[in-house]
Amino acid sequence: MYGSNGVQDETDRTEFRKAEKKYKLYYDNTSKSSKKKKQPRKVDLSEVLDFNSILESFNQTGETPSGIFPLQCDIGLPVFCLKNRPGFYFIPGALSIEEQCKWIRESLINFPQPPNRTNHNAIYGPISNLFVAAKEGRVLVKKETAAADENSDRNNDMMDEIKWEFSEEPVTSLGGDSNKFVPASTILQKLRWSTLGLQFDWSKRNYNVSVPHNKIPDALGQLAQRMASPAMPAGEKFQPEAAIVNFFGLGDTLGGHLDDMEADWSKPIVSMSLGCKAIFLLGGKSRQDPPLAMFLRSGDVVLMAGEARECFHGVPRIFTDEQNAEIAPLDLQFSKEVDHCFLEYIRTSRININVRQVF
Ligand SMILES: O=C(O)CCC(=O)C(=O)O
Repeated sequence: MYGSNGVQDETDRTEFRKAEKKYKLYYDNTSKSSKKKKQPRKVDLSEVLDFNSILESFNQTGETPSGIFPLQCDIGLPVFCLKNRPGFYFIPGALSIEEQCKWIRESLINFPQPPNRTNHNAIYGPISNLFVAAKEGRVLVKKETAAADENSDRNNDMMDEIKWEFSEEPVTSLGGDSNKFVPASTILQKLRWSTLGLQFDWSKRNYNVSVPHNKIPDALGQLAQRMASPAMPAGEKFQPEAAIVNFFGLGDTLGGHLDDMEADWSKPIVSMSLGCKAIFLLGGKSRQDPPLAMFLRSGDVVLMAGEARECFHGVPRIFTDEQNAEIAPLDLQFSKEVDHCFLEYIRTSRININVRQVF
């Protein structure tokens, strides 16, 4: 998905690309001498589907806008489907505030822990306790022995040699060579993904079952199983085998892609949103099909199964400003002193956990 499945010479001419450009964060041009803060360019959001409003009016009137219909199912939550995108399910506000906080904590503390892999493995090797190290002001220090064989395994993305380690103590001034020291806070800011369960090899675009891995944590597996049920073939139970945790900061996007590496597309991908509000684009089977744009808020869950697995999708925008991020309930829930570090992170970030059945 981050790799090479996009058409190489794709240009702005596809409808998907046009929509990505429409919603992406751009700043208004300001002259260099201007002392004013850069302002995000205004974007017309009138065509973005808002399942919060759809749910609200459905609760009041029992009606839904044309093209959207409620699904009768027994998970005890409202589920909406789209007439022209069979296999796509939207469960607004599926996760309670307590659940959202729990999964934010897990995503930052436990999910990036080895043997789970992150985007940092290729450069730094496995890194333990990143979030705590960032909180404590530590730095990552290059191990002397790593220098000699620096180039030996660069091409093997799945090798797990320890090349860098955290300093024992917090470091206030780095002084020396920035090629040998990197603040943990910088590494945390640049955390983009972590993989749980069966590990995905981005370079080969497949699951590498020989790479050491832990099973998907039970609580996450059970949650995914419950959420997946509206999209499961009758009598079958979703088997959570792998998950990708995506971390988005200001200006980050996830380009249009297909999730097509799992063997059985009849099983849904269960995708949960945490933190700042985002725009999700759901296209068709061709990048030329005009995508539908919809808001994803903290606590929303989306399922993609069957035909929807063949639809291009992506995230062109997250909103980190107070008015649009819509994270006030998280703000309140994380208001205790001990949770300040989570609040600080999530105020300007979004986390997506998507759980998959691979076989
Ligand atoms: O961040 C999201 O909501 C979508 C993530 C996604 O499409 C993916 O990881 O394949």
